[in-house]
Amino acid sequence: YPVKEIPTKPYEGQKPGTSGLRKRVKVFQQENYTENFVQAIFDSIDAKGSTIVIGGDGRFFSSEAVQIILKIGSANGVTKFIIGKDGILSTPAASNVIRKYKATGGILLTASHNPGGPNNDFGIKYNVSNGGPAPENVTNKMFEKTETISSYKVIEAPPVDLSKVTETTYGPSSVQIIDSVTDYLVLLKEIFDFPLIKSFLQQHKSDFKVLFDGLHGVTGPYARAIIVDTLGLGEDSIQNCVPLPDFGGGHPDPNLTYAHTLVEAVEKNNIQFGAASDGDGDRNMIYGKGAFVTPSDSVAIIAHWANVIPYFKKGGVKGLARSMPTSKAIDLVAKKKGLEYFEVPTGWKFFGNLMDAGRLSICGEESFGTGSDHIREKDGLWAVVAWLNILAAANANSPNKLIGINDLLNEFYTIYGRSFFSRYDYEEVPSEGANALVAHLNGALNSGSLDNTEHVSASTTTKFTISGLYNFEYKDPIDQSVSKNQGQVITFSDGSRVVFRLSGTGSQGATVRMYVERYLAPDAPVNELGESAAEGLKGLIEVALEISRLKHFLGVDEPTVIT
Ligand code: VG1
Ligand code: CO
Repeated sequence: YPVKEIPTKPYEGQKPGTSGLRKRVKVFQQENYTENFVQAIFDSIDAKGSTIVIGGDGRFFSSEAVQIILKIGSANGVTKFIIGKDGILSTPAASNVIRKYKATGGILLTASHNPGGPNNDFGIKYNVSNGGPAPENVTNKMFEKTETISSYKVIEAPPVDLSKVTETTYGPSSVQIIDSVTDYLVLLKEIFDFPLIKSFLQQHKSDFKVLFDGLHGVTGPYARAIIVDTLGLGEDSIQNCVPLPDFGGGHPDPNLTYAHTLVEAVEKNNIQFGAASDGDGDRNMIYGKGAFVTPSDSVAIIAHWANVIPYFKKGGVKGLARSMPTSKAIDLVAKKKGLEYFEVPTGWKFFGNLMDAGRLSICGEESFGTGSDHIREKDGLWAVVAWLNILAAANANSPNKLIGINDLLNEFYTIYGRSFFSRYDYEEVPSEGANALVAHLNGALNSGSLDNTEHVSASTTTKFTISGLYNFEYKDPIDQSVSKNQGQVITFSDGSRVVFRLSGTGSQGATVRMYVERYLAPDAPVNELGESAAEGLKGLIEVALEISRLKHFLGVDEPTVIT
């Protein structure tokens, strides 16, 4: 099989965002578009003699992309490919496979929670040898390569049949097709107390029902292996667990807006513990009857209860972390437990260095991402099983009263207080408007015009005084690399906070995110601590919209998503 050199021309805009390159499928289908980016990946790593993992969420265009990677990778000197059967590996499973088989890296074919199908999104992401998303110095290098590319290399061997777990070859490279689920299941069984969870769930089949919704994303087979095959629950404990290339036409994002199939079933069938994951399996939502766990609380509660999880009981908890817009609930746990804690920019890639240095065990993002140093990606099913493990342990000490999600939330608020949190997304708005909003806030930042100003909410009459306005910047404590302009933060004298950020995962136009957080101390009136987030944040949201003049700049009245 000779190596052929195919001439090509650069495409504009092949810049990986928060988590890889995400574009419409039609964009990837343009002549040489995918080939250029794949060649740029191999130009940015040590491809000669490498072992490369390939897998993804199985969305439309995945099979074509796998064969393109084989052609180009083999021509660039990849010695071995490890591929999930049918090209399927959830993002956390891929991270685990990269680590377990000591691969050079992995190419993940996913656009996560973005819709799939011929008219929707596809994505390509490169993960490095620690199993985590490539850091910015690597993704910048890829982008530079895409700007100057003039040819790519291929070997034209017959396509590999991905449907059987087997060992084969592609030209000079060896190929191992692995079962998509096995290694991941082994990993989770090492982490959690499955016997405890199983006996709890078996005892409470009628008063503690479980429902997992795969939203037709990649987690279906993983959830079946865990919930049905391992924990022994019935078929009715999983739904939408057949992965589909277009996710059944849905938007596979586990939040109250897009995971409505879960929300409806939980309410209708009186499900005490519901959960959902996104297209590629790294996000999670925990939602029981009348009980919604905001992700910022979820990670803090897991950290608070870490000692009931065998993995942490054995290895200890080294440190905690959150992305900047995520509420500070987890900081409070760290302070109480005397642990080191970190605030990093949005995107899981920023947690990896801290984990590799042994300074971070549990971390999360407000965007329904929760995880630990067992791998280097956030992990949806890990979070689901963590919650089950915690509930099983809490109930083991409560023989007379069944403890549910709300009991854990309320107990947490009485110990630490409550951080009300919500995010407003304005999706696919005109870029000019988004940029004008950013410029407006930067103007106030530079002139100091908003400093110490007082703002009164018209409906709640609460007063908020601005105590600071800054652009978030992060210096990685391990490699000292600096990431600038990671979001604009407005702080208030009562400890409240509003953050504005532009999304880096969209595929069209701009998406503006507004994050609001307000803290109530544990000694606040019980009825206030128990308010819904919408009630607790009403005044602050009004003030945030007024200060930013967001509606004026974006030309829209309502957000597309509220979390
Ligand atoms: C969003 C989230 C971020 C998350 C990222 C990838 O990024 O805000 O917290 O890490 O998606 O998640 P952005 O730049 O659009 O705000 V996933 O499940 O899409 O890989
Ligand atoms: Co995802």
